[in-house]
Amino acid sequence: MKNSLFCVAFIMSLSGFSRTLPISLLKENSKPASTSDLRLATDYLQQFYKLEVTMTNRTKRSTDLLSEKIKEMQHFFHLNITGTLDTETVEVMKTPRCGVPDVHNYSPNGEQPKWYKNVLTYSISQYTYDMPSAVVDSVIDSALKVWSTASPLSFVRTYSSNADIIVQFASYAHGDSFPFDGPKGTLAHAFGPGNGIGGDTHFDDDELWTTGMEGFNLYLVAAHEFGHALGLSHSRNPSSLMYPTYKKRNTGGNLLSGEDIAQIQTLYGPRSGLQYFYPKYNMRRLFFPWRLQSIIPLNMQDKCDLNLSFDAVTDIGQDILLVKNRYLWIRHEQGPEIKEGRITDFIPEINSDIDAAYTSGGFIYLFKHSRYWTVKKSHIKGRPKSIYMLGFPYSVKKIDAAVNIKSTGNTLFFVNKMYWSYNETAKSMEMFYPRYITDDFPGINTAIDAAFEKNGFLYFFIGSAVHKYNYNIKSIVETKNANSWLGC
Ligand SMILES: *[C@@H]1O[C@H](CO)[C@@H](O)[C@H](O)[C@H]1NC(C)=O
Ligand SMILES: *[C@@H]1O[C@H](CO)[C@@H](O)[C@H](O)[C@H]1NC(C)=O
Ligand SMILES: *[C@@H]1O[C@H](CO)[C@@H](O)[C@H](O)[C@H]1NC(C)=O
Ligand SMILES: *[C@@H]1O[C@H](CO)[C@@H](O)[C@H](O)[C@H]1NC(C)=O
Ligand SMILES: [Ca+2]
Ligand SMILES: [Zn+2]
Ligand SMILES: [Zn+2]
Repeated sequence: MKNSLFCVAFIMSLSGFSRTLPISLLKENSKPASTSDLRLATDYLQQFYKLEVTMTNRTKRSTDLLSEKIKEMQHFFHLNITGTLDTETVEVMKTPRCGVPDVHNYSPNGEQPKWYKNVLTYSISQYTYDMPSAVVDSVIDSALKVWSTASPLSFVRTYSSNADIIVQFASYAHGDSFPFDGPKGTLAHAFGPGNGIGGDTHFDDDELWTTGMEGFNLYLVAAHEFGHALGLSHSRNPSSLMYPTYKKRNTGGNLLSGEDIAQIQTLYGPRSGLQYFYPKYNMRRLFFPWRLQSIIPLNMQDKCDLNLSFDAVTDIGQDILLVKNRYLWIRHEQGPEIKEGRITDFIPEINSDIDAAYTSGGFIYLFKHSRYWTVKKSHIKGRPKSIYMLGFPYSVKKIDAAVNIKSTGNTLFFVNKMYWSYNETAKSMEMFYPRYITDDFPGINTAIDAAFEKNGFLYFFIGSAVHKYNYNIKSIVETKNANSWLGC
């Protein structure tokens, strides 16, 4: 739902308040509530409990309304329900907090707003001077990870003004009709899922933002706000991240309560397995440093960029490995889970991009210029070898793509408009090669970027497209965006 931060923003005149105090708002000890407490309470209840009274009209009805709203707020915070501005109530009202109301904003169709995709983009449009921007980047990333570890959601940074979640630090009025209020009071707010401003998350730059215990801890506040950006509302449980007031707490452990997890999973379902964790290829050791420090993978790509092309793709058993520059993704046959990271995080010895890849006999072969590596269980076997040992002429300087055909056991190597066929058993190039790609694969008329085989079909990646090829009928049977293999 769009603009779901607040439903009401009534502007009220409070000028008449000091003269006649409504009897029901006296404190329990009969001292009248001070003018400043009343003003605080009225502001607070308007902002967070949808109080809608006109104060030019000090009727019994309007004071009853105010008292009802005080009770509602006291109920939310597990206070004694007195309907008066007692000390505990005023204390809670003075506590710095999130700017999103505590009462639900139901959408017109009664549905809780959510994102209808699992990969969300975010950008940081305006920084604070309280900390270096690299620190803000890292804190924001970590705060989003709080939610991606508990849900199938993942977050990709972009520098685009079209990001789903735009993060901004701002003071007072900042263009969304919910101005901030200077130091303390409201710390931040976020808009629920939706187009435009939906998902956007704003921090009051009149607060002191820190990574420690002084001022306000940006990680804690951001993690809370991102909960709203994903569609969660406030919790009455003080141990939940979605509790509305700010509490200093340890940032080392898991921030989410069981209730927070249940809330996010109600909207998006559970997370299947662990991201960045790939035991099947013996990558556990390599992944622990990552998971412990929760460091963002460097050079992370926007995998849903429509123009994304791949350098190399290969099938590994039921999984598919896709490579672009120094970055790779591993897509599982079952489930939506996709692992990703720098190549070197999976295979430490490889610190470059690669041209082509194929899998045969339990080994993955990765090609870079005129050399190739043999990889088993995320480790290089031996030294890189020369492609000329495979039988290529010296005129070939690099391989565009490679794919092992399971039915014959032969591996096809694509180089510009030609391709070779290599007999893995005989360990030699077949005779009568190279041949023109287009002669044997009609419909494929240009050089290709990457190829793999799955379920008897060949998949040719050319630029941002992938062609599904049936080589029995020698024809393209389907064309999609290359990154459709990444769930985009
Ligand atoms: C006071 O408010 C009531 C409704 O809440 C309205 O009917 C009445 O006209 C108002 N009186 C004045 C003097 O504004
Ligand atoms: C609620 O009222 C009881 C009895 O008056 C008092 O002891 C207690 O401190 C109050 N609690 C809160 C949270 O106001
Ligand atoms: C894709 O590439 C084309 C041409 O290179 C460019 O005009 C377009 O803006 C790109 N689109 C995206 C989403 O990057
Ligand atoms: C590969 O070479 C082996 C041994 O020379 C031969 O038996 C086999 O038929 C060849 N495979 C293909 C697909 O030609
Ligand atoms: Ca503030
Ligand atoms: Zn909040
Ligand atoms: Zn705002």
